[in-house]
This record gives sequence, C-alpha cells and structure tokens, in this order.
Amino acid sequence: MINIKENERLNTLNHSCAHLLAQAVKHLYKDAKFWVGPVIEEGFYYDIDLNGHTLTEEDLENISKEMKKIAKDGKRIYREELSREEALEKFKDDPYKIDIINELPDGEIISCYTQGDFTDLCRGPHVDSTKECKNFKLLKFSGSYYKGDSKNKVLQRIYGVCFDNKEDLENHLKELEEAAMRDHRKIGKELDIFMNDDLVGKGMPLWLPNGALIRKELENYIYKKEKAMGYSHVYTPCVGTVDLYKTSGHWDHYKENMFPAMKVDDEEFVLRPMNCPHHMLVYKNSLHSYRELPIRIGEFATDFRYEASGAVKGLERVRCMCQNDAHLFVTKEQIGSEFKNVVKLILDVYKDFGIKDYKFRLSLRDPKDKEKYFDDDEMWNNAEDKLREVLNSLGVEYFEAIGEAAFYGPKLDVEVKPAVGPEVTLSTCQLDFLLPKRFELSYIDKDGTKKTPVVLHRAIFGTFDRFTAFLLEETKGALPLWLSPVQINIIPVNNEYHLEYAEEIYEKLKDKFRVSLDKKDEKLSYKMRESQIKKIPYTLILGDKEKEEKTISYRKYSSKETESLTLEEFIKKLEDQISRND
Ligand code: TSB
Ligand code: ZN
Repeated sequence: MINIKENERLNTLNHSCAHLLAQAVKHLYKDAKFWVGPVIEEGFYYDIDLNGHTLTEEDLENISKEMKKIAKDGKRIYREELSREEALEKFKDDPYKIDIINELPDGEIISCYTQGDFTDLCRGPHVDSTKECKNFKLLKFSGSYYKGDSKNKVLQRIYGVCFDNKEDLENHLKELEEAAMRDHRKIGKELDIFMNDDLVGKGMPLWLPNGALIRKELENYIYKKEKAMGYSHVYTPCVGTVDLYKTSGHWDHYKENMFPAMKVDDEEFVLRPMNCPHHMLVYKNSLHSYRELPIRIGEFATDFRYEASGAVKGLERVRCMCQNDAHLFVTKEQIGSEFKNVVKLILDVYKDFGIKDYKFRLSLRDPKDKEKYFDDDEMWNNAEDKLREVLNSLGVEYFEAIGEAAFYGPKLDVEVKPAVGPEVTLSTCQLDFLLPKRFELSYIDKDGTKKTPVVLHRAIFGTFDRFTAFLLEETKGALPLWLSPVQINIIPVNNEYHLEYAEEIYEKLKDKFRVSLDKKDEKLSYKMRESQIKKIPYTLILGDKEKEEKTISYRKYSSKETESLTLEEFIKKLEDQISRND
C-alpha cells in the first residue's frame, strides 16, 4: 500500500486536504479550535477541540459534504509570512495555535495559509487551490489526547486520505477494504481464535480453544527445533521483586513500560516485562567452565508490559504476552557463530511458514555519540563486525540503522508489515555486554581465570501472540494443515442414510487428526459452505457411493474439485503433508 507521507506530491495534497477538513469543520462548528493536522503514512488527520462534542458517523458525513462544497468552489490557497507578534495577534483566539507559535524556536519563519474564509498556521507547502483536494475520503475518527498526554483534554481526531484522481482514490479504498478483511482481529473473531473482555482488561486477550491449539502446535514446533540446537528449557515465575529489576537495570531504564509494583508481606513484586533477569539467575545457579559454553536457556515465558491503551491491538500488541524467548551465554569468540545459528534458525522458520515479505534491520551504535552506549570500544567494534560478517556470509539482505542499538549492545530485528497499521518487529536477536556484568556472571576460562560471558537475547517468533496475529493475516485465516485447529470436517450427505458410515470414519480419523463431524440437519450445500467459511483444510463428503465402495470423497479448502480415495490413502496423504509442515 502506498506510503502517502513518503510520496512528495501526495504528501502536499494530503496536507492541503487536512486544511480543507479544518475549514469545513469551522463552517459547521463555529467554536472549533484546532491543534495539529499532519500527514501520516495512511493519509492525514486533524486533532480538533469541538468544545465537548463527540463526533458521530453522521457528523463525518456532513463534514465530508461541506468539504466537497468548498473544493468545488475552488478557492486559491495562498501563503503569507508573519512576524511572531503578527502570528500571535492573528491566532489570538486559538489557544492551541498560540501554544505552537510559542514553541517555535527564535528565527524560525512563521507562515500561514489562507483559502477563502479560513487561515491556518502552517509551514506548507500546499497545492494551489482547494479544487485539487476534491478526491478525498474521510476514513474514521477517534478521541486523542492533546499532546498525546492522558492527563490532558481529549480532542476529536478525524482521519482521511486524498488522491489526485477518482480512480486512484477508489483503488486505494479497495486496497484498504482488502486489508481490513485480512485484519487478524476480524479473522480471529470469525474463527474463534481469541477474545477480549473488559473485565479481564485491555490488551489481555483470552486464547479460545482454536487459538490454543494453534499456539500449542507453534510451541511444539519451535521446542523441537530449539532442543535439536542444544537449548535447555526452563519454567520461571512471571513476577520478580523490584530488587531483581533494580539489579538488571530495568527498574531505572524500562520502568515506564512496566506495571506498577505490588507489595506482598515484606516483598515488593512487579509483573515481569522481560525474562532476562530470571535466566541470568538460572545461569548463576551453578559454576561454569568455558567447555560448557554456549549455554542456551529457553522459555515460553509470559510477560506483562504497559502499552498505551490506544496502541494495543488484537494479538499483535498486547499487555500480556508470551515470548518464545532464550538467552544464550557465550564467550567473546563465540559471538559470531552463535549469532549465525540464530539467523539460520530465523531463516529456517520463515521458510517453513512461507514468510517472504520481511526486512532485516541491523541496529548499530552511533560511534560519534559514545555517551549513549556501554563503554567498551573493542567489544562494540568486534561484535558489530561479526554481525555484519555473518549476515553477509549468509547472503541475507539487511539495512543498517546507525544509532538505533540498545545501550548494552547491537541487535538484529526482523520487521514485517501487518494488514493494518505500521511495521512491527517479529524476531529479534540482541547482543548484551552489560547484563552479565550486572549479575556478576562468570565462567572459568582455559587459563583458569574468571571471565564474564556475553549474552544474546533472542526470540524467533517474537511472541506467540504477535506471530499468530501475523500468520492469520498472511494466510487470511486459511492456515496450513498442521496448524489448523480443525483439520478435517466430515459431512454425511444425508444424516438418515450416511451418518453411521460418517461416524465410522470419524472414529478412525480422530486419534490421528483434529476432526469434526457435522451432524446438523441442514442441506449439504449449507454445510459445505460453512466448512469453507471456517477455512477447514479438508471437507469429507460421505454419501451412497462412498459408503458402498468403502472410500471417502474430499474437497480441499477453496477448491471446487472433489477427489476420492481409500481411507488409508487419505490418511497417508495427510500425514505426509503434516510432516512437511504444509
Ligand atoms: C528477546 N529480553 C528480550 C528477549 O530476550 C526482549 O524482551 N526483547 S523485546 O523487547 O524485543 O521483545 C521480544 C519480542 O516480543 C519482540 O521482538 C516482539 O516481537 C514481541 N513483542 C514486544 N512487545 C510486544 C507486545 N506488546 N505485544 C506482542 N508482542 C510483543
Ligand atoms: Zn532478554
């Protein structure tokens, strides 16, 4: 989907359309006050104070009509430059604009743009006439805090998008519609994957039986891979004391992402936002020699993070999540080879899931800004070179983000694009020079001296939550056979004549696969459609012919063809397919 912000022409056009929106709002709501109306990837929005009025769909339609009227009239848009005093005078009735003017640095050119009876403070540039903005669509509205601060007043935010011609707009709206159809929140509801309830809390999804089956399969899948790679898995509590997080440094540097502490007897606990501290203690539980390294501690670990309520989104961004986490304890010399193993695992997993559209981002330190980073030049240079070397040797395409490394080390993230909204990180691998020091971890080296290991934090799926959200969108809910909550749906053509045979087949399949038997007294066509809507990979249709010949007929999801096989052949076919993670 086109990124409006990055397209110069569309950026200007959408910016002008935001002014058109403000003008229309001013016509309809005389005491409206305006905050900011920036261009974003998806188009534009404007934050408006409507003096206590909360917008409705009907309001949006009226605003849209008024915008059309103004655009048709086609007033010229012209620019004017002002002194600070003139600007303060011109916008004296607009407290939000006064605020913006006061925050502008000295010497900055202050400009405003006028179209007909409306003037807005703005840097520009703009298109020449409101006429150019006529191919727009107002998309949605929501509440938004002034300056994004929840202590401030709630403003009304209206979103829209604008194109140069009708055709482009229509194509874009079609794309948006298709994206909305792929949205995992919609699919998750339709396929009974997960639910939310305010009684449990925002960003705290409940995984329903279908979702739980998918998650269990994902756990089994990655557990098997990790085990083969020498990982040891642990279970640790999803709380820790404040002291634990003071030791790790999270209390000082990550507190705003954490739930507040709770007191129990004489201990003070936090819900953990990360599992690293627990795993550091697991490592520290025994003495280690260089011979044992790398040591790989894995866990499917539940974490809690404070995410802004406006940011939580289905399973993609939650406040309670389960990471496919591991911490790898390595010697300095092992950084390269262990990092390589992680990248290979990521590539391997993505191949299995058919994930092709992703970007590797290598976050490095900004060597000019050394204060921002853990102080060990040699360690940084050595590690960053190793990471690059590994990526190059694997022929992986990546981009470097200078200055984006964490304080404690460089990292590699994999970014993917959800159906709706900005890119998110799926897999991650982060080097850490600091945490092992903070926990005073050590191993005995070849020469008998005590050394500090380096830690690699890594999560291949990221979290089961986000990965499942992504998979649902990639597959549009039609998951591969091995992951489908229901793999086979059996439909007797006529309950009266064929149910007994259907039950017999069901009994033979149910221990090998996840099977449902549709006994409802409905028409065959209705039941077949239902099987399609639920995106079940195989639908068995059992009637006279199958009963007599002792065969089964099946239809694959989204296929129009019906095929027939003996039961044994069918079982073999599905077992083969599952073993290929297909
Ligand atoms: C990899 N300590 C490391 C760990 O050892 C860590 O926590 N890294 S993280 O902060 O990047 O989180 C790991 C992964 O969790 C991210 O890559 C992302 O895929 C996923 N994630 C992060 N926040 C959320 C969230 N709010 N909802 C769902 N998944 C999330
Ligand atoms: Zn970690």
